[in-house]
Amino acid sequence: MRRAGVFVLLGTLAHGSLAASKSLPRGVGPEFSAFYESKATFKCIGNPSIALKSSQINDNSCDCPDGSDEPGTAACAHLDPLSPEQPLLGSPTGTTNTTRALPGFWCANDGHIGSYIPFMYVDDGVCDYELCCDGSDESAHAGGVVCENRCGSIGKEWRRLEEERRQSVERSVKRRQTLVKEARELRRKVEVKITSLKGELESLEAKKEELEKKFEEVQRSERGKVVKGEGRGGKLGVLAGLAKTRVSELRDTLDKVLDQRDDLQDRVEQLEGILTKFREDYNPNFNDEGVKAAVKSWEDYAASATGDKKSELADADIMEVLKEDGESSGINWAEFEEEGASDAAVVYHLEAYLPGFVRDYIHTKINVLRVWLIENGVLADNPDSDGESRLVIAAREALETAKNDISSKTTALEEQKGDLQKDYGPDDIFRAFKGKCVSTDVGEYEYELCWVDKTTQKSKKGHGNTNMGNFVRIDRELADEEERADGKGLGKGQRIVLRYDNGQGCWNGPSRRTHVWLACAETDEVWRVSESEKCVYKMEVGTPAACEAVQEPGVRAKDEL
Ligand code: MAN
Repeated sequence: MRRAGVFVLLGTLAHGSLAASKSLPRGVGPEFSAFYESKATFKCIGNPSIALKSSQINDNSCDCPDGSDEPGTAACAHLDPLSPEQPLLGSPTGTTNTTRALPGFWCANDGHIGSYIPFMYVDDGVCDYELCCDGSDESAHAGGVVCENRCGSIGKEWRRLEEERRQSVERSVKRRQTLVKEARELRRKVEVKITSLKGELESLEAKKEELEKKFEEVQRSERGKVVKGEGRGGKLGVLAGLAKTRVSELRDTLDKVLDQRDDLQDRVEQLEGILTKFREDYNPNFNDEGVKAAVKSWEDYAASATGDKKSELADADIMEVLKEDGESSGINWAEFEEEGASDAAVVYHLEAYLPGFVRDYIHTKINVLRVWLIENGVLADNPDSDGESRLVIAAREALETAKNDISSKTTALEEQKGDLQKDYGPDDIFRAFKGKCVSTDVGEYEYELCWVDKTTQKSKKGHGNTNMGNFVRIDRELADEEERADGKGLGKGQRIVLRYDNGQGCWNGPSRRTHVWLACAETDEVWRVSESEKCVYKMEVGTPAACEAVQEPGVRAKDEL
């Protein structure tokens, strides 16, 4: 039995319906029957000027230049444009370089599918059941070989396989339809995301504008509170520190003076006691002028000292002044010493000691004046963020947050828009393959295809992974391969080819790249991986995504001959 060759042409109509009429000469296919119907003469198909007797048909002698007089023998098998040229009498070109009129020997194959087989297979002593299941290619002349008709069983098995294939194709097409739906839904989601991002951006822009205005307003009003500072704390901070020290020194001194006063008061009281006793105990009859004058002076002193008491400071008042400064007494210095307190804040705190109506009036007037001075370059603004009030900081942060939000949302929007523009193949189908991978083991590697992402060569010996290319585009290329019995092959025709470039650099060579050829199959499967050229890989992959225009099973076009 011979394997199916490229010269085989399967019938174009359903099996049985094209069976050649019994009156036709052996080997004539149905589409050429009209040329052989006349009983009297036969005109060569390609050269009608050459008329032969009907007995010359299939007489094993090649009389027509196009071989049409020998449809059922191998006599004209040598006529082939592919054969080396040989001188040939009667040939229009004078050589074998001629075109044959008939595609081959017609096997009617009743019960299966009629087909043409190459003339050289006719009567060669081999039953070519794969091509000619009815055995009509052997007429028992060559070596007495008789080929039985096996079309019944072969046809039945063929139809079973074809039915299986048809059902598989049907499932593949349905699977593809599901994938197309998934892809459509994913596209819709991207569109929805774009719409919502656009909306979010619009309101964020409006918010940004509002926050910009607010920030400017706050900056403007807060400027009034900003006093040109000299680092942390500023001049007023320093002044407050000095004042606190000075007040503390004065308080200490007052305390000491108070102690001295008390001492002196004690001594005065002792002296007054002595003099009082002296005045009471002295003898006035003892006419001593010096003693009398001293007593008189003491009596004047005692009378005047009582009147001065009014101007004396109350001890309670002094004690109040001597109390330590704190939250509830004296000055609360802590308020002026706050970490990071600016001059503006100090001024603000000082204002708090003024009566309400005066404070507001002064505050407004001073603010307006300060802003005017700053804006006219008379007073320096404080460029140091340390000098910013919490209000300005908060307004700035809110504005920056809005700006950052806008920036990240704009990036996301651009990404989504770019994704929508990307080529995901026919019907956008590979959109449904995002994030999916398939792999196969070949030798020491596992080869992985992550669809619209990358291809990877994974060492099974623990040598790590190698990037074989990143997805770049979708192309189409013509495949020209024999059909495989298991159907896991590219076959013939236009195929989708996914390109993956710029993978890991090849030692002493360019970056690795992969061409992923796709053919229709029920499930995603990497069939084969080859490295035709160093670091240039070819993956043959079956997938329902490639089941675009599926051919009717068992039918082949004439130009495939
Ligand atoms: C590794 C593999 C091979 C490749 C060589 C190139 O062994 O990635 O596929 O051919 O490197 O040096």
